[in-house]
Amino acid sequence: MTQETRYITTPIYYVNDKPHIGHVYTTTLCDVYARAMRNFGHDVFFLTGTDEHGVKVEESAQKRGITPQALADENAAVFQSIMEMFSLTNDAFIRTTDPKHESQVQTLVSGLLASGDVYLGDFEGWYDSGQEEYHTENSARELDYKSPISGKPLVRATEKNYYFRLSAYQKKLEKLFADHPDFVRPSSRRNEVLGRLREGLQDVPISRTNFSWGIPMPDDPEHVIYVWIDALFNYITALDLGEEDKTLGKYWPANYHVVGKEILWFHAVIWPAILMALDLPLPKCIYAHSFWISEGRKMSKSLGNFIDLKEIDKYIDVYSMDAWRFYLVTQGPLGATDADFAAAKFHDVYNAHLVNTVGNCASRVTAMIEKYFDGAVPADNGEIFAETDWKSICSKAAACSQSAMETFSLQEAVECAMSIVRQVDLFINTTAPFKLAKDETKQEELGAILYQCIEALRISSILLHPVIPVKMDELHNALNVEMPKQNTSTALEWGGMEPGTTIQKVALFPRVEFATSE
Ligand code: ME8
Repeated sequence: MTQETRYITTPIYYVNDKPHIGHVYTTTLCDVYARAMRNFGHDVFFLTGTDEHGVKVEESAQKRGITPQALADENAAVFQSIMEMFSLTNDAFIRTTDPKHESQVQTLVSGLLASGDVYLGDFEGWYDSGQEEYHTENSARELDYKSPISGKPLVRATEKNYYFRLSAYQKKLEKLFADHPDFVRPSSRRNEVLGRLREGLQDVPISRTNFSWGIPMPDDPEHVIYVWIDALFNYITALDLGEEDKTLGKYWPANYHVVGKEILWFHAVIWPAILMALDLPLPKCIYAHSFWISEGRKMSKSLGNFIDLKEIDKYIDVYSMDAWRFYLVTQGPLGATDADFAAAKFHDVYNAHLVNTVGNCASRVTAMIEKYFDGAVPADNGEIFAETDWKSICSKAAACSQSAMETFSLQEAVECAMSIVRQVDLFINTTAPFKLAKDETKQEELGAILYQCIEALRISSILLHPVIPVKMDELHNALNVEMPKQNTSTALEWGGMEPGTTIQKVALFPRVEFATSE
């Protein structure tokens, strides 16, 4: 059987800002999916990177008296370092100043010029200089002629530009949305895009002449390719689709382009139209999550309340990396509403789910096996007077977790795995092994109970591994089992824990003092 591929991407991040919780969040979501897909035996390509051209980078570099390339190198290195810092398992890191990316963008744009999808024309519109984005009359009016991001007035601008013939793709895009209701998720975001699409599409300028830090238009170096077009191409240049050798092309089309809600239009409308023009298959889903806010307030430069790497470090120091990942994935703005990052909530979630559920269950089960069976996993041959069909509970939870991962319903995937842990706890309370331990005639029953517990715990730990990999590795060490390297399906079957295996007691998530951001 040929192995299925999975391709997932984050947006590529601007190098004129420092990384913060938002960047870490999107990349962590993709990481969880990538890890889970690898576990399920798929051939995965997980891409992230940096967006390095454009007037903002040029200006920031000027202010610091360095070249735009030096600024890009410096900040790309910071973004690259977060991959290791947060145990993120990206397969590649693309930079739009990579010569390989630049030359492919030129090849791809030449193709669009040749097909007539890109042409030279006059442009008049409302320009948001901060965002480097043009608005039509309609959308500018709706925005009250102000930038939706900076609040600064939009300016009327005219210039000779290369255009992409977006208007020619109106019908095809409408058909795409009608035929593939899951093309944009969540559905509320899809409705927003559809609403705007129905207003009608106009051609979009894809070149600029007011700055030089970018990829020159093929055969017309006065024009620089608009940073957004340059950036969108990263998803295919990273796979060498603009090169002769297209070995990595096997990963295209992407299963998920995961983005924040503010950049959905580019991904859900402009990008598919460009791909249609290039005759390339379309991504399967654009997943647009909402935003983190901080302690009830929007994060902004003026408030200075960005949860930056320094702030994140404090949480990792006190609670652990896995606790950070768990909070982001389970409490984050994956759906249609923004999520509040609050220190008190972080603490409560840590206690409720990690200390009192995963940690407590693992330490109870391992401690009892150590105490009553000298640390050797007992055999599963006693009769238990409790109606719990563990084999079916675990296989259902594994199937649920797996299909939720496939559909990028990450919170549901975690919940399915956690449900096993919760049932183990309940099972311990109803069967009361600590009482049976006092009766020598009940040794076999006691052993059987603890076998069910440790086996169910082992299965849940494989499902939780993509979210809390460090702690689950620690648990696997203590249980003397290995995380399967490829394809977990056999490992997820009931009965994998060998009786007689020597295990050790574990304390995975210690209780900690409440950390405030002071
Ligand atoms: O837009 N909450 O780059 P960027 C959650 N270079 N996620 C957030 C967030 C928040 N408060 N703030 C940012 C760009 N993000 C372009 C993209 S792609 C071809 C080009 C995340 O550095 C979210 O994923 O501004 C958002 O889309 C991305 O960071 C924007 O990063």
